[in-house]
Amino acid sequence: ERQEARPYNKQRLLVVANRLPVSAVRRGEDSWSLEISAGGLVSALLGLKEFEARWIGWAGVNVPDEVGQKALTKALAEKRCIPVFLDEEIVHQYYNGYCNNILWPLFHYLGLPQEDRLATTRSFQSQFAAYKKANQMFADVVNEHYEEGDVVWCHDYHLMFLPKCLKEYNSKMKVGWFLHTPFPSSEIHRTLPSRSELLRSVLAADLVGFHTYDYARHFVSACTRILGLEGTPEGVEDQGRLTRVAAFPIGIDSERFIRALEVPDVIQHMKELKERFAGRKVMLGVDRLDMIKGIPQKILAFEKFLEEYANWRDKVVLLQIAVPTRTDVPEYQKLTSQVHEIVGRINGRFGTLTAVPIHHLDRSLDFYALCALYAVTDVALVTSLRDGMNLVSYEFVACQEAKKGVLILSEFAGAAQSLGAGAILVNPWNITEVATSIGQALNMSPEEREKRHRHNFHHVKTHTAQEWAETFVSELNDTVIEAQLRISK
Ligand code: ADQ
Repeated sequence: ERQEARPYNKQRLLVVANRLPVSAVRRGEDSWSLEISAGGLVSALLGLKEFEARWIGWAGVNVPDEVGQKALTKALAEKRCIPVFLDEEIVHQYYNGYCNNILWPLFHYLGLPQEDRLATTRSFQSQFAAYKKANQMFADVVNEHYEEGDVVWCHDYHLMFLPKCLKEYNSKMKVGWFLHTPFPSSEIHRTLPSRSELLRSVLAADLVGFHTYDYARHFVSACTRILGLEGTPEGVEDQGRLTRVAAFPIGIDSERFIRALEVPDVIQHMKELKERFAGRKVMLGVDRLDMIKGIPQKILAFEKFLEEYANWRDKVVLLQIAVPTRTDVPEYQKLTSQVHEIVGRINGRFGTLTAVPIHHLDRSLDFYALCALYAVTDVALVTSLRDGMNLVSYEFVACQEAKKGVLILSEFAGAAQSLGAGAILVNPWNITEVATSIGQALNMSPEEREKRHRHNFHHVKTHTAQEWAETFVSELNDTVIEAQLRISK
C-alpha cells in the first residue's frame, strides 16, 4: 500500500485520533464489516481536495488474535484507515481511566467524581503510565507509516503525549495537535500531577490549535506559570524554539445539512412532525448524554418556565434527544437515571391524559431524522456547562433558513463566541435566567428572529469544517517553513 502511486504534489495527511471514524463488527474469524461514521471531522477531511488523508486510530474493538487483526487491518486499508490495537487492560486504564475519568472532567471544570476522588488519586500513576504507553503505541504506528513530507495531525486530549513521542522518532516530522475540548484555566491544569509532562509533550508539536482564543491563552499561561517559559504573541518559546499556538474555530459541512432538507424523505418526515406537534411550539435539545452538556439543568429550567408561564403549558413541547455514551462509566449511568427521574417528575406534574411536556429519548437519530427535527424546531436549547465548541448549535442554524427559530446558547460553549450575536446567551446554572430566555424566545418578533438568524446563518455557511481543516494544515506547513528559515539565518 505504501508503494501506491499518487499524483505528485498531493501532500499526505496522517490524521491521528483515538477513534477511527468507523464502527467495526466481526462477522467471522477473518471477516469484518465496517461502517463509516460521518462525524464532523470526517466530512471536514473529505473536503480536503489537495491532501490525501489517512486515519490512524483505535477501531473501538478488542482483537486479541493475529488472524482477526490481519483481517481488520486489510478491511480498514480500503477505507484509508490504519488501526492501533489496544488490549482491554490498556483501554480500561488509558481510555476509561485517564482520558475519561481524569482529563475530560478536569478540562471541563467539573473536578473528579465525588466518591471516586481518593480512588482516582491512588490509581493516578498507573493510569498515567497506561496513557503514556497507549500514546507510544499510536506513535509506533504513525512512525511505521510515515513518509518524508507527510503532515501529521494529532487530535484531542487522548493524545497529548503523542507529539513528543513522534518528535523523538524524527525531529523533522511536521506535527500539529488540536484540542477539541476547552483548555482550562492554568489554575485548574496545575492540579494535575502530570501537568508539566503533558505540557512539555504538547509543546513538542510545531503547531498547537484550540477552538477559541481563550483556550489558547489558558494554554500559554499554563506554560508560562507551570514551566516558566516565555509566552509570545505567536505561541510559546523554549530556548529559541517556538511552538506556534493559535485559535482555529471548527465549523460544520453546512451544505450537507442544507441539501438534506430537499430530500423527499426529510420533507415527509418534517410534515409528520408538524402534524404530530400541531398547535405547539417545538423546543429541541440534541446532546450526547454527558455531564458537560447540562441536560438536568436544561430540564429544570424548562420546568421553571412551565411554572412561571402558565399560559404556555399546553402550547409547548420539549424534545430532548440524548444519545448515551461511555455507558460503562458509573458516573454516566447515574446521570441517565437522574435525567429519567426529573423528566418523569415533570411529565407527571404538567402532563395531561393526551400530552406530556417533555419527550426524552435515550438514543441517536439518523442524519435525515435529525435534519427534519432541526428544521421544524422553534427554539433550540444548548445548555452545556462547558463545551469546546458545540456543533449542535451550528447544525440547528444550518437547518433554519425557512423557519428562523431561536437559539438559546450557553455562554460556556465555544460557539458562544461565534454565534453569540444571533443567539440568546445564558448561564446554564441560572435556571431562572434560562426560563426567562425561553419566554423571550417564544415571544420574539419575526423581524428580530430574522435578524438574529441572518447573522448566525452567515457565520455557519462561511466558517465550514473544510475551511477549518485547510487553515490548520496550511498554517502547520507555513510554521515549519518559517522555523527552518529562522534556523538557517
Ligand atoms: P461533542 O461533545 O460530541 O464533540 P458536539 O460538537 O455538539 O459535541 O457534536 C456532537 C455531534 O454528535 C453532532 O454532530 C450531533 O449531530 C451528533 N449528535 C449528538 N447527539 C445526537 C443524537 N442524539 N442523535 C444523533 N446525533 C447526535 C466534541 C467537543 C465539542 C466540539 C466537537 C468538535 O465536546 O465541544 O464542538 O468535539 O470539535
